[in-house]
Amino acid sequence: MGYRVAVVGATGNVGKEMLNILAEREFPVDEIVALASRNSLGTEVSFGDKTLKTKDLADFDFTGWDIAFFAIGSDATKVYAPKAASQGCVVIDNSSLYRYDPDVPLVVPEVNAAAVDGYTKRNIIANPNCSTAQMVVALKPLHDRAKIKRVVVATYQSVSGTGKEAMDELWNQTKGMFVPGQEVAPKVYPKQIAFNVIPHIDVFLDDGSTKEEWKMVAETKKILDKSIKLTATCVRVPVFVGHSEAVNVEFEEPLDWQEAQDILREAPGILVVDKREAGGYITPVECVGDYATYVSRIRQDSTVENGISFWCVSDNLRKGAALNAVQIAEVLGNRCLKKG
Ligand code: 2RA
Repeated sequence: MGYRVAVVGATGNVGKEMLNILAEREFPVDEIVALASRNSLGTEVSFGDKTLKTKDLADFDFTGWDIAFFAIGSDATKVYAPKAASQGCVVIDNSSLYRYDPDVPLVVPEVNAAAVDGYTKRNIIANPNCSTAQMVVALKPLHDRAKIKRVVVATYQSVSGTGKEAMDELWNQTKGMFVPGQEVAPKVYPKQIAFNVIPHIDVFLDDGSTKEEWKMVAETKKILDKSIKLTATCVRVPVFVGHSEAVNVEFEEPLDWQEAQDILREAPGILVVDKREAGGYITPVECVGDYATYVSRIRQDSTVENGISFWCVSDNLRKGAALNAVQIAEVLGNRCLKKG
């Protein structure tokens, strides 16, 4: 016996990946519905070897449905997630709307799976931001061993994190650079993204940081440990899929880079690719379509007492969004919503 599952925002980058991953991982589904806004009504999406026609989210009654994966913007989530939750369906939400709500668990299963139990307060579980998810998977086993004091992270985030229009902008701008008269002006991004990098993701805050950077701080504290100090610089790069991060960590206890490497090799969700030679590390194009968070370039940082630096890369549409959401549903199924 399986679940009745809804995927909300099924025509977007993340919604499509949710359907792919539910099928790939053989999530126990009895019935599945793909929901979208009225504009996308009737659009066909794949679920394994089946094709689903999207239905209208606005009219949908979630009564009797077990789990709804939400992959739509915060404004629409604000309307439909509480509706689904009040109709008895557990919402796993990929927007940032509920992430910082103390009554909503924010979960990365490799880090804080047990927090899922707290879903009962609002019938909602939040999925973290892509850049946080992959980083905390790598930080958790190191934190357990040597207690993290401070993290300095710089991200290199792909355009799929912004959405389909941004992927088109990168593609068209890149082609346009080579054809006189067909140059494509920036529209989705404030500056040219082709052959460039943009140190700005999400809105600016009063202290000069961006909301994306703030999210990494607030979410790491909520998921992993509120005592961790973290500073981030989030950068958009001309890569279609796969977020990369250069992470520097200062620990309370001494930690040798070889031990850090061994710990990460054993850790759930991590694959270490770390040969100290040309090509002995991972790059984003190699992680597309994978589940793992890859870690490379693990080395001592001798400028602080107990410092380690590393490079980590993951498919932002998967571990950074859809995969993590499906893993949350798996934990929910095992711990709370048992079927059969
Ligand atoms: C990005 N944080 O890459 C986003 C996606 N969740 O912009």
